[in-house]
Amino acid sequence: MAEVLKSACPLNCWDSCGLLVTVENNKVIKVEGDPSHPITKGKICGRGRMLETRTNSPERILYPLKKVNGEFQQISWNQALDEISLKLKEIKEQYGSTAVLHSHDYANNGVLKNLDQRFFNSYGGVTEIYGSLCWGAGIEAQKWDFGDAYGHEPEDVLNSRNIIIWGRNVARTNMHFYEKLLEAKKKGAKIYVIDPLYNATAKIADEYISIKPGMDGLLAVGIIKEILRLGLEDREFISQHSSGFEDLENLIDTISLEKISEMTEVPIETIRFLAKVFSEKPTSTFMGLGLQRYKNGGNTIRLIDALVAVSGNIGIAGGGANYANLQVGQSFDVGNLTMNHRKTSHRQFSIMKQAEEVLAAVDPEIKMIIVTCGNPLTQVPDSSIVEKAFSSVSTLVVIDHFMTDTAVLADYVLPTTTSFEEEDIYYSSMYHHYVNYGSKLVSSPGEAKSDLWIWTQLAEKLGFGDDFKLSREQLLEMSLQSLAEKGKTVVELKEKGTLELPVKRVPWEDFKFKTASGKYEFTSIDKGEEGKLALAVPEESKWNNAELAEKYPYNLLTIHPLRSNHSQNYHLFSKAPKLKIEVAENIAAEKDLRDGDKVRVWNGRGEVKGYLSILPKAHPNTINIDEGIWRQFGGSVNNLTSSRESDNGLGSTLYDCLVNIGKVN
Ligand SMILES: Nc1nc2c(c(=O)[nH]1)N[C@H]1C(S)=C(S)[C@@H](COP(=O)(O)OP(=O)(O)OC[C@H]3O[C@@H](n4cnc5c(=O)[nH]c(N)nc54)[C@H](O)[C@@H]3O)O[C@H]1N2
Ligand SMILES: Nc1nc2c(c(=O)[nH]1)N[C@H]1C(S)=C(S)[C@@H](COP(=O)(O)OP(=O)(O)OC[C@H]3O[C@@H](n4cnc5c(=O)[nH]c(N)nc54)[C@H](O)[C@@H]3O)O[C@H]1N2
Ligand code: SF4
Ligand SMILES: [Mo]
Repeated sequence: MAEVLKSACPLNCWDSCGLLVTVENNKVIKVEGDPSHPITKGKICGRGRMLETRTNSPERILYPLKKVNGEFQQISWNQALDEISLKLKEIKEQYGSTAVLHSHDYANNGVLKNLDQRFFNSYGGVTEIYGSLCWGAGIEAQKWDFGDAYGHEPEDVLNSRNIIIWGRNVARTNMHFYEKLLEAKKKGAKIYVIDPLYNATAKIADEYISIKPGMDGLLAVGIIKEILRLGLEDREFISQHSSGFEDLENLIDTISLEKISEMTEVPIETIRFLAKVFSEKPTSTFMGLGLQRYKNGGNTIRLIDALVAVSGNIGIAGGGANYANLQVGQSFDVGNLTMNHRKTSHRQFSIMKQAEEVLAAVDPEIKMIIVTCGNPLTQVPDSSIVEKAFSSVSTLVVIDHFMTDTAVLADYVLPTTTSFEEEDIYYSSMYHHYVNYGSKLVSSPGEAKSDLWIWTQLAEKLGFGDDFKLSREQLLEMSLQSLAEKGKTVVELKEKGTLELPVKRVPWEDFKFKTASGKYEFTSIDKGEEGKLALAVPEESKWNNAELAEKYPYNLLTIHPLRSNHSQNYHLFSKAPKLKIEVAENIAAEKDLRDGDKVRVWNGRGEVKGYLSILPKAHPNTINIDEGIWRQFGGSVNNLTSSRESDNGLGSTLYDCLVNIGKVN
């Protein structure tokens, strides 16, 4: 008989939805939203629904595979684990444990997914990756300004008079916030969308502001300039709760509104108008992550923070510089799970430049790469170098559900369970502050085993099995230890399916910031000269590289796909996807291109071919290709992107990318 059971979406997404899963005869039949979830209220997206297809897909890897003479062969778990553990042992003895690279991303929000780190720490410490392709520049930026990156609770947007959606593709990537926007609009709030693409959220906006990619920091400077000219700034906040305001004043004096308008390609009247909007408090600002994937990304977020601060919208209900909500992740004791104290050796590579670093590594060279919860060949910038690096090491181990482009390169592919095949708890530090529970609903197909099982077996073979002699129950309790002191227990979480975390609903309400000075810092005191705000522009722009801009005149964005979470869903579509190249109207006119034309987009790093689609109202000279596409469907846009790091070193510059385009005959 069919049963409907509570579960949770594990995908790396803003929304962290509660699910209801129909199970019959040990098989997942259907995935729907859980109406009792306090935030997601029964609505989910297609990616969530596709977790059913993902779990039942005939393309799942069912057995451990080993590449022999270029062909994958099925082997037993015993053989796979014996051979991998022997290699790990020999590498550690001969070269040291940092000759192993752990390459990962965050494809699964489960808490017990952190146990890969426990394994590598117990092993002695491997080469780890730092920084984030996703949101690194902006997180670091908010740490400089506020001391941390905290967001308002979802309900608070209903207190806003004005809502600024700044580079977030809400309707596509953050659907429950979209619902909230509709609710706020009904209550009378005005919505403004600032984005180079006229996306689905722009359609519900009171005004859409089209901007040249990467120029948002300058736009913020223009708005601040106008606020100060009109005397609309919050003097009390500036004098009592901030430091470094003089530096900002000096900075804005170095550029005119006319120049800002020319560079951002936003009309002066619009800049003036936005100054009024920010001053009619409360105005909430919701930044997206696309906004900061530029060389100047950290500075961009800091200038927008500064605008929110100057206009007096910090620490008030209905306001905020909302970017992420790290309060959520900080509620867990992940440190207990990862056992950092067990590591004796240490080396770090930047996630953006992991491939270059692998190729350049000496003392020790990288002898083995283990990939978990990531698909670097598709998702990491500058694919040709990624391919070279990941093919160069003597042993590549990939743990995944499917034969991804990265897995194809592997020496060993180990099949893992999907979230419905193991128990875990899930949260995201992006939007709301509820943690969800997912129990094991069905058994895994073939010989697929959980990541945790794999680490436990390897640990046993390597002689530190005791570190893994803990039940899931014990591990989950460990992660919730400090919450248990506040009366939030695993028992309650299991019973209800979701728990509200005790976080601040309106962060910085007390104006006590986590910076060195305890104030909001327009200039980050800890960072010296670098801590000052700047009028920075993208690296790949006519201002920084005129020659490059001449050769490659168009800005390439590579935003997140509607129907896939990154590379996770394309192969599950009922009809094979076609690579779509979306271009602004002026490009189609200049190059005489029509919808459906086969075109090629290229730059010095590589090329991608696909079919043209004219994107109405897109900012002039802008192209978009959705990210995540597998080689068999046309190939990743990361063939074109740069592995450069953002200004503060912790973010990617995936959208800071110039290209050219032409018809394929
Ligand atoms: N459907 C779907 N949803 C997802 C994901 C997915 O893969 N698919 N991924 C999840 C993850 S991991 C993340 S990080 C989030 C990301 O969520 P978002 O931040 O919403 O999405 P991105 O695709 O990173 O950013 C895209 C938006 O930024 C705009 N943008 C790009 N450059 C600029 C700029 O210079 N200025 C301005 N103002 N806007 C700019 C784009 O036009 C687009 O509207 O989405 C999550 N949700
Ligand atoms: N050009 C360009 N590149 C981008 C982006 C962009 O906007 N443009 N966005 C960036 C962003 S925001 C992000 S977050 C990254 C995401 O990058 P990734 O996290 O690498 O991408 P995904 O496709 O979500 O997942 C990677 C793999 O993890 C596997 N996986 C899923 N669950 C599990 C599990 O439980 N265990 C194991 N072992 N594997 C699992 C999936 O099958 C998938 O093959 O991509 C970045 N790359
Ligand atoms: S992908 Fe995001 S919106 Fe879709 S079901 Fe999962 S958490 Fe919800
Ligand atoms: Mo992301």
